[in-house]
Amino acid sequence: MRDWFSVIGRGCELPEGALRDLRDVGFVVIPGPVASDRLGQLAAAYDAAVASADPDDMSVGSSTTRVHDFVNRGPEFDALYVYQPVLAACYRIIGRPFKLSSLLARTVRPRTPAQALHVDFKRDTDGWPMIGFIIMVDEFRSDNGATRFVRRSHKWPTIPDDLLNAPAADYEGQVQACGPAGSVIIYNGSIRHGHAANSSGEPRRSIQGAYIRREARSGVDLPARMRPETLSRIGPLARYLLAV
Ligand SMILES: O=C(O)CCC(=O)C(=O)O
Repeated sequence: MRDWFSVIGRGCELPEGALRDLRDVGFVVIPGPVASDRLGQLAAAYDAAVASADPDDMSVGSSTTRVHDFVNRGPEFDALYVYQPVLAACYRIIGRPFKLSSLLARTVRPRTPAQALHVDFKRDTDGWPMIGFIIMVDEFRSDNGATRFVRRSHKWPTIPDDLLNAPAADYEGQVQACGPAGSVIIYNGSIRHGHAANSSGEPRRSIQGAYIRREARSGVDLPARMRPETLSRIGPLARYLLAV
């Protein structure tokens, strides 16, 4: 098999400043893979995929609605998980062969409170094993639930009691990742984060995924879910990232 990890490394396209922020602050917002004149099409495909999803593939929480398996929901989503700057971030931060662990839609519903600050993946002694990404289908603003991050918390040796006791409250050092529709947040899975309150009357839509070390256990068994039409359409890099 082709050494895709090296190929990804050679194609590095993450500006040095973005990599520094990702390492030091724990997240960065960059322009995404969808051209601005195609964002309307992406949003329409998102709505259609969410509306037609099997209830078994949906998780309705107190503030968000998630729809799983966006790898298999249409060609409009194929470019989202082979985006070179995000792969470059994984190459540099995970530092060893990696794979896609999940790809899902998450809508923060209108007039919902902030999500508890949490990590997606606990930091371990061997480094930071997960890179997450969030593609903004809508503009992320301070009033519509843009993701909040506690800067540098991916480096904390222990979690302060005040955060543990009130994870939904605002926390010192928290900043929101705002940006125009189409932007991508890349973040370290060990940083404390969560969506902020959506005080607007509109949903805040996003497509989110994560990469983990290749040998780690995925959040979702992606190879087991692959549909023949998806497999016939995607290229070799996508197949490598899906481990199929
Ligand atoms: O949707 C967001 O803004 C945050 C999502 C989140 O916290 C997560 O994926 O773990």
